[in-house]
Parts: sequence; C-alpha cells; structure tokens
Amino acid sequence: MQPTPDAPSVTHYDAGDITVLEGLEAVRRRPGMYIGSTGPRGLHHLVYEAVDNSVDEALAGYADRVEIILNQDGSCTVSDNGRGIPVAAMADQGGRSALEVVMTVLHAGGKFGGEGYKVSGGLHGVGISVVNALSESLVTQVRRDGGVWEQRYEIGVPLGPVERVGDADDTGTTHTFLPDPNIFEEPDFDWETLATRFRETAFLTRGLTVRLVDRRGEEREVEYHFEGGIRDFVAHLNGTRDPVHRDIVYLEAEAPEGSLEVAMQWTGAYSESVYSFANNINTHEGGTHLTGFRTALTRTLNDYARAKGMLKEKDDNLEGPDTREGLTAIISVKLGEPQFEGQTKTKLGNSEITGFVNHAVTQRLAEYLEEHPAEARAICGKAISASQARLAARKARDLARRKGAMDSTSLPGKLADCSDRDPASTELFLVEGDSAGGSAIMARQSSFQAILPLRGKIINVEKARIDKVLSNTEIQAIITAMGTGIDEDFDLAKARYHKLIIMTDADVDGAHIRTLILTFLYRHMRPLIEEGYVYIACPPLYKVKQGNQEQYIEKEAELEEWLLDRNLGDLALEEAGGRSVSLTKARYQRFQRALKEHEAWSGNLRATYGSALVDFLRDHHLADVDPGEDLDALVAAVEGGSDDHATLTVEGVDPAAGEVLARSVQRATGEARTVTIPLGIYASRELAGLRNSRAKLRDQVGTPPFRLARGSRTRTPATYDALRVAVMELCREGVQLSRFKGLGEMNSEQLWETTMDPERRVLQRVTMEDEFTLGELFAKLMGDKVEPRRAFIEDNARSVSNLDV
Ligand code: 0RA
Repeated sequence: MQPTPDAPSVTHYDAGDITVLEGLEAVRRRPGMYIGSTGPRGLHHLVYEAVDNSVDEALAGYADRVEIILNQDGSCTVSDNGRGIPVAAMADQGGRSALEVVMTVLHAGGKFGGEGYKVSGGLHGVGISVVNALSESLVTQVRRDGGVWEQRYEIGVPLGPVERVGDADDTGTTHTFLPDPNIFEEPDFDWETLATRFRETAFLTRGLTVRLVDRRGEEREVEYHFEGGIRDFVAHLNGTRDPVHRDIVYLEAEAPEGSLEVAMQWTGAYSESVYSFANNINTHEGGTHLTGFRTALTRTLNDYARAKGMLKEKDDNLEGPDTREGLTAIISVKLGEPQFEGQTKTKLGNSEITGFVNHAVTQRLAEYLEEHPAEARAICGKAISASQARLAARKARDLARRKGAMDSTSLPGKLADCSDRDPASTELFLVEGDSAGGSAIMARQSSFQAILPLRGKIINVEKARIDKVLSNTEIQAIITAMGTGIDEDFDLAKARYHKLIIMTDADVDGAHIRTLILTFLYRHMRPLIEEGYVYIACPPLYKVKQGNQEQYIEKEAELEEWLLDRNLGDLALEEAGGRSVSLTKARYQRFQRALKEHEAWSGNLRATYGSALVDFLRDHHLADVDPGEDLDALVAAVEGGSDDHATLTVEGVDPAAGEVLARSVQRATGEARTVTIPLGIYASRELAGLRNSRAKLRDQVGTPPFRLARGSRTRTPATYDALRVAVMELCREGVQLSRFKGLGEMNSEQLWETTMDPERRVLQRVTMEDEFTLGELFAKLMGDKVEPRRAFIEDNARSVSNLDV
C-alpha cells in the first residue's frame, strides 16, 4: 500500500460516515455489550484492547515491543514497533484512510491487510474503534513509509483528516486515549491489575518486551521480557513450591489446526495449577485443548508406569486427577478462528483441537519420558502416591460419611443454626474462638443467622492430603454445616446458606485463620467463591465518642476523617511571620497529599545520594538554590549560606568531578559536618520532585515554623511533618477513643451493631479476580517454603502495627 499524501477529511457526511456514527453511538449507548462493564473491569479492558492489537502484531512476527504509559492527565498511551496501521486511502470506504476506518468503524480491525492478522483474540477483539468511541479524546500516530501520520478524535469522531505531521525512520503505532468520565464510573487505572496482566501477556508471547510506566505520581515502571516464554511462567508459578523434578517439561507442535505449546513441572503440592490459553486469552472454563491435554497425560503416564513396572498388574490405573496432583502447567494454543463458549465465553469450543493436542502431547511426552528416566520416575512416583492417597481418602470419606460428617443429617454440635430454612435468605458466620462465638450467638438474629465457632487453628490444606484434611474436626464442621460436600462431590444446590461470612479478629492471628479458611474453600469448595457466596466481616477497630456523639470506625483513615470533620474548624493556624491560614478540610487534604509526595521524593533522594548530604542541604537551605551547570555558582551558594545558626565554608572544589567539598559548623554547639556536594544533584529528577512537592506544601499552608491553636491549647510545629502531627493531636482533644483489639472486646450488642446487623455492617465479598494471584498467594502463605511466608506475615504485621494509635 502506498501512503496517502492527502487523506480526505470528514467535512461532509456521506453514507459511510452515517454508519460510522451509528456504530459509535451504539457503543456509547451500551458500553457493557462491548467491554463487559463500565466499572474498573471495563476501564482496564480499554487498555487490554489496545495492547492486544499490538500483541497481535507481535504474534504475526512484526513487532517485539509494546509500551504502556499511564499519563499524568489520566490518559493512557499504548505504542508498539510493528508495521504501523496502514494509512492509504481505501477505495471501498469512500476513499477514506485505512487508519480512519480502523479507528472509527466497528469490527474493522482485521478486515484488510489480511495476512498476519490471523491470530486475533476472539474475546477481546472488539476493535480499537470501541476504545475510541469510549474515550473523551484519542490521538493516533502511525509511523510508516517515512512519515508520522496523525489523527485526533473525540468520543470516536475524527476532528480532522489523517495528516502527515513529521518524518519517521522507524515504524509503529501509538494510541493515546483518555477514557470518557461520562461513561466510566471511576476512570482510574490500577497499577497492580495492569502489571499482572502484562506479565502474563509477556509470558505467553516469548521474546516480546512489555514495558509499563506510571507517570501519575511518583514515577515507576516495569519491563517484562521472557526468553523462556511459558517455561518461565511455570518457573514463576513454582517459585514458592518445591518441584519433584528439576526440568520444566516443554513441548511445542504445529499443525493445520493451529499451534501448541505446553510447559509443565510437578511439585510436592497437593493441588493442581493448570492454566490454559487460546490465542493468549485465559480460558478459565477450559475447553477442547484442556480435554486433549488431560487425556494425553493420563494415558501417557499410565503407559509409561506400566511399561517400566512402576504399576504392577494388580494395581489400578492412575486416574486423571492423580496425574495432575502437584502439577503446574501452561497449555497455550493459537488458532485461526477460535470459538469461545461457556458462561463467561472463556471455554474453547473448537472440536478439532482436542485430537490435535491429545496426539501431540501423547507423542512428545512419551518421547520426553523415554529420554529422561530420572524425571519420568519422579513424575510417575508422584502420580502413584497421589492415587494411593486417593484410595486412602476414599476410605476416610466413607468413614466420615458413615459417621455423618459429610451430610447434614447430623449437624455439628457447636453450630448454632438459624430457624429459617430458605438458604437464599440465611447466612453462616464462621467465628474465631469460642468467646467471640458466644457473643455472636447472643447477638445474632436467630431466624436467619447461624453461628459456627471455630476453636484454634484450622488445618493447613496446602500441606496435608485430603484424608488428613477430612479428619480435622473444624473442617468437618464447616463442610457439614454448609451441606455442599467437597471436590467432585461438591453440589452448590445443596448449600444450606447463601452467605458464608468469615469473622476473625483484625490482627495477624485473625488474618492467618482467615487465610487458612479461604485456602480450604479455594481448594475444595471453589464454586462457593466463584458464585460469590463467601464474605469477610469487617469489625471496627475503634469507637470514638465526643460529647453525645459516638461512632464505630473501621480504619485509621476513617478515624482521621471523623476527627477532621468534627474539629478542624476549631483550629487556628499561622505560618511564619504570623500570617493566618484558613485550614479547611480540602486544604488540609491537599497538604497531606503533598506531604506524602514529599516523603516519597525525600526517600528517593536519600536512597540515591545518602542521608548525610540530604540532611546537610536541608539544614543549610541549600536544596532550594539553583546553580544550573555552574560549579562557581554552587561555591557561591555554599559560601553565602551562613546564617545565625551555622557557618558554612568551601573546603575544596573538584571541577573534573563537578563536586564541592562543603563544611558547616553549628554556632551554638561547635558541631561540624563535611559533605561532598555533586553539582549533578541539582539536575536530578529526585531533587526536582522534592522541590515541586515542597512548593505544593507552601502553596497550601505557607512556611514553617507554624503556630497552631485550639482554644487555649497551642503548638509550634517547626516542620511540615510536625504540623500534621500537631493537627491530629489537637483534633483528638476531648475525644474518647477506644480500640477493639479483637472481637472478644466487644459485647454482644456492639458486635450486632457493628459487624452483624445487615443494615449497618460492612461485608467484603471474596472474588476470584485473579486466580494466579490467589493461587500463588495461597501457595506462598501456606506452602512448603518458609521465606516467602515470613516476608508476607512481616509485611502484614507491619501494616497492622501501623494501625496502632
Ligand atoms: C493490519 C495490516 C497492517 C498492520 C496492522 C494491521 C497493524 C495493526 C495494529 C494495531 C496496533 N498496532 C498495529 N500494528 C499493525 C500492515 C500491513 C502492511 O504493512 O502491509
């Protein structure tokens, strides 16, 4: 295709334009139809859509870099180094530029240029025009044929023609879009969500570099690139598990039906972590590729174990789940026309794929086992011990069933059941400890609320086989009370309650118990989580009382808010020189944000240049001078820096290194300090950020020292940080604050009011947002390796202790 030197503009409407506008209108009228929702999911979907287009270009072999930038103004830039979307005029589109057609016509994505656009994700492939329609503004730039071609849009409508705006010596596509705040509830991109997703994208596209940059606050960035592709993915997932063999088994195959890649490694875990993808889309519901894989695995391991005498004639065959116990695997297929089925359209339906995958895996895995006898022995050994455990578990379950633990004909003695029999309107509280359990029983509304007190620790299901798990009395009680059974016996329709509420103390122990319960539910009763039956109760941390007003408060942040709302108005603030500052809540909050930013920059500066230097510059007011690139100017600034408190001298100058050796002596104490000041610090991002945030602080509250008064009480904070502390202290005057360390410290009335009353309580629903993170988290918390768990608990302990007043 040739470039269009003069792409036509949209100054008059023809039939094509009308269709375009109607298409975009449809998207804006019913955004959910195209991107799922207008909540956070839908918002992030916009980014995925743009990125997936670039990844398609990479899969076609034309790009190896995608960059995503979250800009300060809330927009997002996605760029790649592919061929660039064609810009030439299209005869069958009224002579409009191909770029304009791609950007404005629904589903125009793959309609031209045909070749190489084969593996496009069927799920996300709604087209970039949808992103355009849902963006307040969008700028597209294409680099190709030696030029930079640009077009701008508002809510999908071109503001002008495609224009050549410069020269380019490379090729690629860049979109910058600002999600429309009229469409999206909360147009705020979440770093973690995006980073997790793009790490997955990079794993699945071997060799692709994905870079994510955040410029909204303090800048951060990550770059993902995996030469090993899905092998690295498996290694990553097994980072917290102990493998039973060293190699990661890898195989790939190519056929008319599509292409296949599998990576797998067995670990000592008792659960399976098998994830399947079709055209880079996570097929949560599995499908034909997974079926083919499972069949091949079961058959190949049985054949091998029999042939080598690991399974004797009298032994039963290994069953599917035996061969997958402890298995971490990624199955990735790419195919021309994927069909997605199932409730969430994440189940691969193409029937021809089953045979292809089955055949390829059977053949390659058998070869691998023959060539790697030590690995083969370890893998089969794991499956055989799983099958033995399964038989033992069956016995345990039969026994348990006979004793009545698995059905609800004999409910656990500790359960205080509700009287209502309609599961849809009832709820079960799992309560930590007998004493809190007792209060909960007194507090509850017994018609629809049931209480099951749990004593002591729940067994750690990541570290025990199912037969052990089932003999744990707390677990038995949960299973019986819920009535659903577990694993392959699980039946959601038998649930005795449609809400399962975990109620533990707001401390480290409580968090641990909660994780143990969630791990069990995730591994053995997962549909409860998937269907949204599982909740976490959020007991308050504080009760505050001022005059005759009192309130329960859930978090530290809310406490501050409450105190500020009530008392900030009574404070009088003066900055240096006695000018008074009217401290409204909005102003105080801006001040606090700037202070946070300031702390972050100061931390960065210290990390780069050392605290001695940073303290020196701060104490002697040298952070605000601006010598530029002039060393003499820095010398002059130091020499002129003496004041009532300290004398400053220059001890040496190193023009080659661009450094000044400076010394200060404190007049009162004679304390001397000597530091090397590199001129470069004045050109650093860190110092610029620090100054910028200090200017914001000054804008809000002026300069220290301050004088703060509430009635007759006064404070004279000398720094911004001290001002914040003083404000909170004065706001807290005359307020009675009680802290609840655990559920046990509340009486039953308080427990009802704050945590159990459906009218007033806060419940957090447990979701399957990200199964990798959940699975990884549980493996980390509850798995074999000690280190990651300790790190997590320490992190958690820290955030809990931060809550201390
Ligand atoms: C079809 C054909 C050609 C390029 C693309 C699609 C393309 C689309 C996107 C979307 C984001 N980045 C992209 N990069 C490329 C070019 C065909 C040719 O040059 O002959």
